Amino acid sequence: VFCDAALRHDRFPDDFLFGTATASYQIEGGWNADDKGENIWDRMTHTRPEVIKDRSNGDDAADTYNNYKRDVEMMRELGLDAYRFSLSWSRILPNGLANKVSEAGVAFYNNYINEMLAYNITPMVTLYHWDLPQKLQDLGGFASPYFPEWFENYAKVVFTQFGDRVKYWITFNEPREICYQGYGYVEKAPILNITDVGTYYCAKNLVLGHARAYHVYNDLFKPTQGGECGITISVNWMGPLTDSEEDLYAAEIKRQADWGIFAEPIFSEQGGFPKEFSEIVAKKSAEQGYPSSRLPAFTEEEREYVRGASDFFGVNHYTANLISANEYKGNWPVPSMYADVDVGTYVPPEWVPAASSWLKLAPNSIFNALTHLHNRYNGPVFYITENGWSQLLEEGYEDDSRIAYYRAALNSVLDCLHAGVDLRGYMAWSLMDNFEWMQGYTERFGLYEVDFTSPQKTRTPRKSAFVYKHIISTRAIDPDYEPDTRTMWID
Ligand code: PNW
Repeated sequence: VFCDAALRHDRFPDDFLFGTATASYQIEGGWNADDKGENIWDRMTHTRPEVIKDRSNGDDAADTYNNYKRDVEMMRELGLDAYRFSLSWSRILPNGLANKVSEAGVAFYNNYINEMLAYNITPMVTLYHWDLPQKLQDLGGFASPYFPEWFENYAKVVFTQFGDRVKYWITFNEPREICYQGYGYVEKAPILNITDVGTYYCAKNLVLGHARAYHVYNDLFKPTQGGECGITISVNWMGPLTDSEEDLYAAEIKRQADWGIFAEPIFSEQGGFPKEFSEIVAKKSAEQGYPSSRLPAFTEEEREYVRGASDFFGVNHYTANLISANEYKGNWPVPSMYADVDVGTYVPPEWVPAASSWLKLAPNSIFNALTHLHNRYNGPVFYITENGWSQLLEEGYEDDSRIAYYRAALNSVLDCLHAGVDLRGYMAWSLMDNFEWMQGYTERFGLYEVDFTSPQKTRTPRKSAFVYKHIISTRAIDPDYEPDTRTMWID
């Protein structure tokens, strides 16, 4: 009687939060509207347009600044429970510092939030999704020892303005991308390319900044506002290529570097940076003539302050890599984080590719990543805060490969729930096409297509939007569901 199918958790719980995600610079436009200050993406795209694949920028993007009601209408069309978006620091604090709060900036976010709440859509708000005020960058940005203080002061303003209505807070989106891609390399603003210490100085200050915002929320706001505050880390599954001891160890070191330097200080029992990786960097730093490890340690006091400082673990998950001790090694600059890691990365040719070079459909990767984190960090509360698939614009509305990806991903989510992982929500990336960073508008992640050439930035649902809507309303995945895509209706 109790066959596997009956035991299987084949429906999503009623209180599971289904949503979509976006980020301020990628959708808002209005780059200099009212008194908004300049941020590092404004500066980089205006002064170095050649670093963006199609020489585009987020000056107008999807113009959510003027189209926010249409965005919320789309959320209603999809039947979303929740919507994750980010705040532009320099729109709220034009000066970066907290001496002056922009009335226009606050009014815009109030309107956006209130419009969601009017339709019972739960806002999940990221404080920082990569658009640092340029002035703070000029002062050193995340490498400055003042960074945690700047971030705490910004967080206080945000909690004060919006915390009566927002109950889910995410401090940072994807520390690895901020620190490695922005400070240690040239894949995100401010493209510092300081390969030896950029990533690591940024990492320590980012983690301390997160903890300061968390403690401020916990001490001063949570008692009356009653929400939760966490962080979102990108966790793609990094498994061993073979079962050899060398590959198992290589995969462990890769995980410690890619997300462990952010997750371990916050979520592990003992706190601090991951042990083996810290030892590797310390040893290499000494050999390379640095007076101390390029990865700065936490003081005992800092370690205690950071340990446990999160109400949930937000995971952005897209794909997987297989890790090898001896093969498929890249040509990394020395010294750099990936030269410190010194392992090889392999992607099986049979994994179906998306439009983004790094993105493949990797089987069971959500299950592998989340069960690993669940075991390593003693079963924290999880939200998947991003997961999605890119196509080229030419691929049009019949986005069957995106539908296949979402169905596979959500089956993997069901496997997590069945295995006892405390996973409470899933945000698809993205509600609509947007400015895909260095790829400009050439890679499209939207459930809705955006016509960036039209004055209204017209949004039109792709087939995947209908499928996602059906999954949300039925709380189940029907592999045979074929939507009627002639009209999108609001129930
Ligand atoms: C995310 N990876 O970044 C970002 O949070 C979004 O802003 C972005 O538009 C989206 O994914 C799509 O790229 C990622 O290494 C960074 O697999 C790195 C990875 C994945 C996503």
